[in-house]
Amino acid sequence: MRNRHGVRAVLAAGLALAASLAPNPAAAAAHGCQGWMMYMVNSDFEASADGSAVPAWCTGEGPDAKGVDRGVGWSYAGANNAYIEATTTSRWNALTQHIVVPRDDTIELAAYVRTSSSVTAGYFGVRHKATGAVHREVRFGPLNVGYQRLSVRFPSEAGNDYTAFVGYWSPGGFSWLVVDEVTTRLVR
Ligand SMILES: [Ca+2]
Repeated sequence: MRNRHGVRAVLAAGLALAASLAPNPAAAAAHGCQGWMMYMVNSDFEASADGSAVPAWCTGEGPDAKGVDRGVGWSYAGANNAYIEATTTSRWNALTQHIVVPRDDTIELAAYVRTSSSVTAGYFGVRHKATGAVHREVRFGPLNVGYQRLSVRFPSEAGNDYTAFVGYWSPGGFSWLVVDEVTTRLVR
C-alpha cells in the first residue's frame, strides 16, 4: 500500500508548478456546500484552486485533514480526487454537500471510494438536511484493493433538502479515504 504522506511530500517538493486545471463554472457559482438542484456540484473534484479546499463541498465534519489530491495519480477519473486523512484521532470525518430535490421521486447517489486497510467504519449516504437524521446509508470498509462504487437509493420529497455525505470513523493512527465521481440520477 502506498503511503499517502510520501505521495504528498513528493507532490510538495516536485510539482509546485503543476499545470492549472480548467475552472468549473458550476462550482464557481455555488455557495458553500450547496448542490445545484438534485445534481452534485464539483462532483469530480476537478475544480480546485490549490488542493487545500474542496470547492462546493463542506469539510467541517471532523477535525482531520480534508482536501483535493491534484494530479498525483490517486483519482478514479480525471486528474483529481478528494481525500480525508486522519492521523491520531478516533473521530468522525466527512465531506458533505446538500441536495435540493425538485419533486417527489427516487434518486440514486453513487460515488467511487477507496480507503486504507484500517478503515472499517465508513458511511456513505444522505441525511435529512433539516434534522440531520440519516435517510439512507451504506457502511463500507476497508476498500483497500482499489476504488469501489458505492450507491444508495432514496425516496425524495419535493421541498425537502438532503445532505449527501461520505466519511468514516477514524480507527486511530494513520488512515485515509479518497473519493471521486459523486453523482446523482433519477431512478425510473
Ligand atoms: Ca476526478
